[in-house]
Amino acid sequence: MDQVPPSYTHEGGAVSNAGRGLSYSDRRRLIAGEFSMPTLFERIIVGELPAAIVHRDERVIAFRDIRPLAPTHILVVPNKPIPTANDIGDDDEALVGHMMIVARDLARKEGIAANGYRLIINCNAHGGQEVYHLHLHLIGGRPLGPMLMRQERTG
Ligand code: DGP
Repeated sequence: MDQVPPSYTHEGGAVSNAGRGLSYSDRRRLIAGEFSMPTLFERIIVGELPAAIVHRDERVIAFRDIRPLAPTHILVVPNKPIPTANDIGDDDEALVGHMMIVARDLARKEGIAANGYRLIINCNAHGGQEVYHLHLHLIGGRPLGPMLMRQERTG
């Protein structure tokens, strides 16, 4: 079987179609998580992919979400590729705190601090995580409604 379906791996970040151009054995290794492809966000960090960057320092980058859910929708991303919230280490405490500080300052700059906004980190499948490189969503500029839509209980 030489077909590698588009997929997302925990280890490798978003690897949709990322196996293209790799040898058969390297694609098997990619799927097995033996080595990882750079995530989309790593490629933005190194300047390989374009993004509307609104902040950058030695620890984080922040850029506008490509599919904004509100007038302000910014992603605050550590330069260090931590895949998910589960992978935050004890020694990342200052880094994660810095992500919050950057989000706070960006909210002020965007003029949404007084009315309010939402900060979200999605984790893994149930959290709806799409890109496996830790990121903090800063969303605001309109009333955002309840945090989660209530659903009918199905069981
Ligand atoms: P999450 O579901 O928490 O993993 O959110 C990932 C977000 O990343 C989603 O809102 C869309 C955004 N996104 C995906 N690909 C790109 C990209 O190439 N550029 C930018 N700026 N945002 C992206």
